[in-house]
Amino acid sequence: LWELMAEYIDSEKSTIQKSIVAHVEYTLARTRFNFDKNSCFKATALSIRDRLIESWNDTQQLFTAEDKKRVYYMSIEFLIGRSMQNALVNLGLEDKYREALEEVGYKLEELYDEEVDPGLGNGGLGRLASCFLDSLATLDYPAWGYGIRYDYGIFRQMIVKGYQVEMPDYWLAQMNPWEIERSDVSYDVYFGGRVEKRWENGVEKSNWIPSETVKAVAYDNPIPGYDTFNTINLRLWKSIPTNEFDFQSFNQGDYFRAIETRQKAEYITSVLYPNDSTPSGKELRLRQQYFFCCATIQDVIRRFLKKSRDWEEFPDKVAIQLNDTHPAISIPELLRVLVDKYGLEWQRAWNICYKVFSYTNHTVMPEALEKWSIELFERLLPRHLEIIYLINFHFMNQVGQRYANDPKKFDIMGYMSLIEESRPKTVRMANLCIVGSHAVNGVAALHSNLLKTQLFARFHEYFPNKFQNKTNGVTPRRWIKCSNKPLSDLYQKYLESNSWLSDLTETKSLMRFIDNEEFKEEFRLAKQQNKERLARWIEKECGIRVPTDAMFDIMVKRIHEYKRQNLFALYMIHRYFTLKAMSVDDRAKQVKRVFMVGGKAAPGYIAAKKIIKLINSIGDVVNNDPDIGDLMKVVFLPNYCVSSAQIIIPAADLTEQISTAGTEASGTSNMKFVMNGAIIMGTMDGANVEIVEDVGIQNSFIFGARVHEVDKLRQHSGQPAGTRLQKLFDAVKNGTFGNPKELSSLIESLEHNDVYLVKSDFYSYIEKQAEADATYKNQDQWLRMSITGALNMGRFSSDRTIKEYADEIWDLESVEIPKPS
Ligand code: 26W
Repeated sequence: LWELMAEYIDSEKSTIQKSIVAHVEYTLARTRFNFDKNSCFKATALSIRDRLIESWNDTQQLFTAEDKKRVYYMSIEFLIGRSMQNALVNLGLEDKYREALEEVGYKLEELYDEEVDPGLGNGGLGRLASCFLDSLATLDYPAWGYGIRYDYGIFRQMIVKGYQVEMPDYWLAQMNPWEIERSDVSYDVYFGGRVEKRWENGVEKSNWIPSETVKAVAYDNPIPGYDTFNTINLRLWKSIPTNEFDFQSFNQGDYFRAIETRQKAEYITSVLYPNDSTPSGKELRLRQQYFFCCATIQDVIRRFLKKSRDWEEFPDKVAIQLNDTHPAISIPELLRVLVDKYGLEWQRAWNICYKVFSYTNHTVMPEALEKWSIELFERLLPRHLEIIYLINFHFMNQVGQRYANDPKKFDIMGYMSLIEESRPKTVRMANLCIVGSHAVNGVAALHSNLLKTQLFARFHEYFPNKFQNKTNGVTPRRWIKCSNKPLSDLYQKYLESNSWLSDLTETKSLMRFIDNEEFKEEFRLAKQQNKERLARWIEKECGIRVPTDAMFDIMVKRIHEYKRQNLFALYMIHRYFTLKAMSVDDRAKQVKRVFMVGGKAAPGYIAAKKIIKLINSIGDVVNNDPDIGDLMKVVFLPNYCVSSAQIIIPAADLTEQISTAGTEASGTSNMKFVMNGAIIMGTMDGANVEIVEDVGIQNSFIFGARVHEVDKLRQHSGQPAGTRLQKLFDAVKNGTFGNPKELSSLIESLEHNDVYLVKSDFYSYIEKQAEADATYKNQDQWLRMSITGALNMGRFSSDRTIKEYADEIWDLESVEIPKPS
């Protein structure tokens, strides 16, 4: 049997090699004389893609044959990250490819580093969409992702003299070996113009006569599931000019105008907006949104109509999930197509429509809620504005009836209206989503409750059954298996299988080893290896040497005042001053710490950029102070992205999850960190609440105001800082860390209007930090807390989240390609 097996593996190995060599020769047109690492990466990627295409085709054929309901996950962002390792892990081929490549003279791990990291998203929302696709494929759900193929992803962040500098991310400069261009799958998308009315059998009919056309071309990205043959599709749209439209201008000799129109068309999908949580309000952004909604709805309808049928069946075959309000125009777009193109009567179209859509909210920050000015809407999408008015007309009638006898009737209507009577008048996209969907969900229990009781309270009163919770999750394939080999090997060894990757709750059974010294030592060693890998990365990227016997205390996420990187920075200053004030003997007894912060600031977000500068300035002082040496280091990790996250997260001892209670909808890095053995230093916010439920509050460091206390505390946001904190404020204001001219405004805003309660949470924060030090000194206790956390994270696999969406929102059944027996 062994011989047979060996022969089989070997044949598999030579098949891999043959396919790589064929791609080198015929696809890349290279020979062994110019076969370098990058061409080896490309050829390897293409050979993997061949396999993906096979299973992708089989999957799509099966979905079509079975004709079960499909879910379409619409998201303006997908933070895919690198694909090679993920594909190999999911196909179960990582070891075979490693062996095959070794003989060709390349190390697989080095090839991984050749891949660009497609950053087609800003942060949590985009990465969540990608984790969801991984789980949808793994659980064999008939699902599609739809989004935009931006030419430029999220900017590359450079740190120059402590400041963030944004560089363009033209990720397509090299060929993208994963995507499949579908020039045959394209749709026209229209903008502008006017609406014509006519009467037909006593019914008013509308016809949109647009003034601009662009084409949407499909680019397909295969998404393989883990331990299944199913491979689903992420379809990203690129905009290109149409030929017919400017034919006229060409004919009239207006050559330059014609070219200009064409460039304008290409412009739509050229760049991802780097704003996280504040709407840009720009025309191009609305164009992007409509562009991808319009193409997607056409694609979905075409697939539905392949089998001729009744429109009433549409909601039995199609579920569309709106990832935040960015794809909200899909709602009036579907209505427009049903009514104007297919001639359905309004009420009939409406009944179909709201059953199809469901909406996920990702933030309670009021300034993040999208609103589009009526003026812009009318200019770009005149027919859609009419439809929104019509939805609102019917809805306001119902609300008016329901509250007919309520003295606050008009207030309530004003609050629930899809139109805000402000200057300028706007369309409220969240209200459109709530009214046009059959389900609305938040992304963690606390957040979903806030939606019901605060942000959307009136809607919850009106539609009590619409509101749900779907606590976020992350995929253990990328976030444990791909990013933490030592821990994965440990799980494989003690669980004697890899089935924990399909059911993360299985790791809990390893709690039986919590007193087993060998197991604990191996777990500790795994963490140590990850810390050393990160230290090497930091030395290479930042030129700073960090001690790996120190506690690694890490905060990586978008820079935002509500997330409170400033609170973390103040703690660093506090710790530095405390160390400075100590005798040499006392210093020697302190826990060593390396503080690390990573994350991008939106280019226009001045306060966030100042926080980056402050942290770098603290680093300049602390890292060069001979009194401090290895006792404390402060490192800003540049260009935080999915691929660096995979190195950073597994190395953390402590993870900072310190947003003001009630501000972070869920957080997902908190899950990744704890799965990888970091302990939470955090507030009772977002999914922290549920993580602490499962891993135990005694295994976390929880501090700060609880959500029910926040409103009251905010009323005293001008209160004095207290002596110890004031000293830190003064240090920044007098220039101990960086130029006070630029940085003191950060402090002044905390002194006068401390919206995010930095002052009132500061003292309980430093107390918890002291507790973390004390615990760290007891390495056995720390290790137990870390292990207990990692083993109890089963609930936070995105597989659990997706099953809940499928059962409770989409009413979706899986469709699995049978495995060969
Ligand atoms: C229109 C501007 C804009 C852009 C992005 C507004 C809002 C957003 C998102 C809502 C920002 C975002 O990424 N939210 C994050 O979503 C994650 C996934 O659910 C959560 O874990 C984070 O807590 C939430 O901040």
